[in-house]
Amino acid sequence: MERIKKVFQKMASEEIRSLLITNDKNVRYLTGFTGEDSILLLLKGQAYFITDGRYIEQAKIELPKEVAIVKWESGLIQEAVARINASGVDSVCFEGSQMSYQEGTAFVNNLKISAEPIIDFVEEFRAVKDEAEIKNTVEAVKIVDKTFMHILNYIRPGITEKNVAAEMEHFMKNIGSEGTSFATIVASGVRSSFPHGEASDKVIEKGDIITLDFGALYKGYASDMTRTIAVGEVDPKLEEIYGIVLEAELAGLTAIQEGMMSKELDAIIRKPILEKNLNQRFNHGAGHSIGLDIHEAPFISGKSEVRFKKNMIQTIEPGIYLAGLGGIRIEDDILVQEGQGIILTQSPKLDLIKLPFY
Ligand SMILES: [Mn+2]
Repeated sequence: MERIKKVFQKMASEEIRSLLITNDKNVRYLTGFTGEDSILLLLKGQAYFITDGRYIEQAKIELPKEVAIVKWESGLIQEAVARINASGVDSVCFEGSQMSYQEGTAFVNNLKISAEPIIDFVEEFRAVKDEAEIKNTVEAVKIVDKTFMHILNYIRPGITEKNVAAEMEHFMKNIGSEGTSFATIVASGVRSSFPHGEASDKVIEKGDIITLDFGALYKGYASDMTRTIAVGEVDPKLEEIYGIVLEAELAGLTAIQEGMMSKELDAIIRKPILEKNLNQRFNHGAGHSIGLDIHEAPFISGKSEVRFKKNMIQTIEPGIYLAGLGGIRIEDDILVQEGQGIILTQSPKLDLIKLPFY
């Protein structure tokens, strides 16, 4: 209930008397509810959890007792609208980036008062993790570390990228993952130059470089790690860029700390790549936060003036991609601290791992 109380406090300070929360991760964060198709209405100091018949019993077990559990009569959004209309408040805030067109029109057309979109109202609280959230993330990280060591013994020439992804996902589930935090990336050979090459039917061959980017979920919390490995000997150019990417990644992991601005960190990570004139080949963000979502704010960006806070969990993930040859990316998860952060992912990376095939 602490989290809902904090939202009520923020509402009071901004003179908001009613707020409709429709983002399922925000609903989970505030109530502990792990199901779907449910919304949270914060109205004049009371929290109403609105759901359907499938989730009533589950909600009674998972939710704080102060939250009123409501089974909707004529529709999920309609139930919230009816309560808002009857409450006497003169305006309502809603999550502007969440409703479908259909839900949005049902909401606005039936409301008798004005509606105002808000962005990142609850997400702001989610950025800094509490002890339980850190613990869950650490568990999700342990799963990816174990999976990486397992898959090194499984990968061999002749199997497909999909075989590798399936084995990784099966293994992760068997050791406690609720699923994958995103579609597993296994990109081998020239496909490794696609930063987000989802596993395909391509057969893995001797001399391939392979990017493995994958994540587990533990109690709703995501981990996210990338390692690039080689099947036997690879093009020396790829070994060279492995070293540059590693230098960039280590620079980021060493530098990130409480109070640092996102764009400062972005420049530190990009510097070794820029110095080799390969900045055009690093064509994505340098990292992001993880939590109930796989990509959360703050993002590491050359434009962002957001400052990192203690107990944010960030990924750092530079990459260099050479079309027609291959790509390298290395990604770890780090818990931000006042000084040096705590690197959560432990899988080896200091040398390019070459699987021994002769
Ligand atoms: Mn990532």
